[in-house]
Amino acid sequence: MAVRKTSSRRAASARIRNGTPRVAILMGSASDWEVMKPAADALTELGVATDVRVISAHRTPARHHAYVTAAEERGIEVIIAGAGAAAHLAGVTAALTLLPVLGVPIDSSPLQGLDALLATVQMPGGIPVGTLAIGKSGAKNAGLLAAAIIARKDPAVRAALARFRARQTAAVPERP
Ligand code: RP5
Repeated sequence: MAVRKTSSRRAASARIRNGTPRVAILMGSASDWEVMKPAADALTELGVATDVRVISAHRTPARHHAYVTAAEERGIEVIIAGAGAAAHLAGVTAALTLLPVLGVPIDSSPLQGLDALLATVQMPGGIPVGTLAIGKSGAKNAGLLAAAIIARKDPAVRAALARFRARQTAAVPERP
């Protein structure tokens, strides 16, 4: 609990530093935060403010509907949705908005995320969800992909993304 309070305080100060939230990071349960945090960290590092929310399509359907239908008007440009088990959060979110929706399958169930992967990726044609890998890598890449979408029209974010890639490349040793 103390850990969660500290990281939400950190998220709040990152929000103030980076301005109005442009990427919403939704998760079906507070228990998903540890997996989804790399998405928020990646965006914060690139100077993109996030709005992190616990919103479940089945446990808090009214909260979900209200948030997603108002998101674009509030300045959100991309929505990342992470959920485990029968993970319909990203699909239902995509059905309610024209914003791009990136789905992160979370490995929180006895099937270790395979259920969430199939539920998130197997959208019938018509309502797309860009699905990332299961777990923390998927969350990190969802943050980076959201930044790349924003970077198409924002030179500062594009430059931050290019610097991130260069640092990442420079950190790879030539020999083990
Ligand atoms: C899903 O059920 C959530 O996204 C989470 O991954 C999983 C378990 O949730 P809790 O029972 O821990 O709240 O809806």
